[in-house]
Amino acid sequence: MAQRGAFIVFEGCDRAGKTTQCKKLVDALNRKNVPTEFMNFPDRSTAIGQIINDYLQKKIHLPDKAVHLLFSANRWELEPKLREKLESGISLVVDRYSYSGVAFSAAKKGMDLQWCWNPEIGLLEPDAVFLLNLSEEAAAMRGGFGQERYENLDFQKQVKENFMAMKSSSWKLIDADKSLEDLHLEIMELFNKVYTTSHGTPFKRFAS
Ligand code: FDM
Repeated sequence: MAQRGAFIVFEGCDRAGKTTQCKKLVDALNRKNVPTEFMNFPDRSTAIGQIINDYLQKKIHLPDKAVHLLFSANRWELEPKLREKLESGISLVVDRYSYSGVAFSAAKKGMDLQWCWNPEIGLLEPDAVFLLNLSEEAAAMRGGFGQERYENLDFQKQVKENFMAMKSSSWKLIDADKSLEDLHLEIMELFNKVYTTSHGTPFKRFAS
């Protein structure tokens, strides 16, 4: 049986460069013959993902708790796919995961961190979380927000605080203010360390 792939999650606030860095990492690893795929959450291509997309684009309104559970269900519906890929030896670089789920929902009034975390229990736990941290000055230089829900400064500040509150020892806090290439080199180095240690170890799942 193939050794399982590594499971890496990128988290961070909007405009930190997550998607760009995820894709650069995937390309670089495939060029080095490390089979790697990109995935992102929410995955808007599924039936659940389409409802989430309509919500984010403000076409529909949903109560906070209901949409939170949809984001979580979107991860659960893709759990078998993630597991199969990892088991077949493919590494996964995933743009947002449960931590975004909790950080964004818990930034809303009346949404409790533990309540938000509960539906994530039992999902696959990544081998490492790369948290891209962008200073407010650098964020301001990168231009304005888009039109989607959550794309405003006060909300993003609260989200950042929530990420910091969830951060554990397996998280790598990465300064995203640096150039695209410097950031990529740092991420490659971090990935190599995680890849060596995660190979051959059993999957972990989120506990309470
Ligand atoms: N988001 C993302 C959530 O609110 N909950 C989640 O579980 C996930 C994965 O959706 F504002 C938010 C974060 C972001 C929005 O994400 C869409 P992208 O990466 O911009 O598509």
